Amino acid sequence: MRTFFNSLFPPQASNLAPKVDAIYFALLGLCGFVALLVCLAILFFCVRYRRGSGADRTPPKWRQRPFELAWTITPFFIFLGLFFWAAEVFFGMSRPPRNATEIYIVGKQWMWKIQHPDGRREINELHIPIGQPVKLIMTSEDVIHDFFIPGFRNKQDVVPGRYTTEWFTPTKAGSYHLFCAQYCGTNHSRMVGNIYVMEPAEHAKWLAGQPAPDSLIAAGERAFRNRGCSGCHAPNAAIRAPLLDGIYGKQVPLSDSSLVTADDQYLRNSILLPNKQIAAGYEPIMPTFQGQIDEQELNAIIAYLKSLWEGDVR
Ligand code: HEC
Ligand SMILES: [Cu+2]
Repeated sequence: MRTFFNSLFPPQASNLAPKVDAIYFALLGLCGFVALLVCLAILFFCVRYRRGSGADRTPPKWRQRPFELAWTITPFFIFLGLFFWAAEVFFGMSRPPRNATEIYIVGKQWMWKIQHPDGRREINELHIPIGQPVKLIMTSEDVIHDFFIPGFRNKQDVVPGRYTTEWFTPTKAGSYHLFCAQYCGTNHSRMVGNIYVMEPAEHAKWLAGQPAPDSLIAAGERAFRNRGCSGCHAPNAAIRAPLLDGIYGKQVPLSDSSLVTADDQYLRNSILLPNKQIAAGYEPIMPTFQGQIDEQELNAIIAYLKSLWEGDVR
């Protein structure tokens, strides 16, 4: 029985899994209970009021309004309760903790390209230590994909042209299936992989066995020079362009006198679609890098821009 259940149901391997399962089973139980009640009532009435039975069919004399109010209001509050319960879990799932490790994911027909903050790359595999929260920052090179780890109970579309995130804290060591959960073409069903959750010591050993990586920030800094960004954005540049130190998370005034938060999406648009949002007080002379910089290089540049604090010397 236990193995049968396990084969139907993925393991609970993240902090989110027990919460999602609790809602799932509560809904299942509630719906099952109501369905059972209705079925029993049908059976009972079928027999009691069958043709030819001598059951009393005169309208009841007791007042029906309180009865109807009760069966309307009770489910209303039950459903409202379910709503707030699920909303609470959902909000938790969409707010990664600040200390989460940021891992970049690029989906592509038909593989997952994964990059750690220290620059290590993996394909269709992700090795992470147990107990450390992980935030995935995801985008796609082509069509819509979806990063789904059943054992962690979270699932998020991966959309070209923008960043989506999901987070989790792995709580159980082991290997867990990764699926693409959005039909994305011929080999969609092969767009799968494994998440390896390891004990910290084991993870450290695994890390030591990997080739020394070039950190994402260092790669971003190099790209920032090689692509000529620093030619305009450095403090001593001849061209007037905004300094990018400490830009991440700031409120940036735009030329249409609106304010926008400089998040991943804003930085991405600034690089690929520079004329979409112009920083206030500057000429729209930045060239677009659309089609020249691929998603992974873009991730590196954004990681680099995020690493710059106010007053950094470049
Ligand atoms: C020809 C000079 C030039 C080059 C090259 C250039 N930029 Fe810019 N950039 C600008 C100017 C001018 C602005 C302000 C006007 C605007 O928002 O388009 C700007 C705006 C930005 C912004 C938004 C800043 C803000 O305060 O809102 C970001 C981010 C940015 N650039 C990043 C880059 C990156 C990364 C590269 C290299 C891949 C790059 N730029 C290359 C001139 C340049
Ligand atoms: Cu896919």
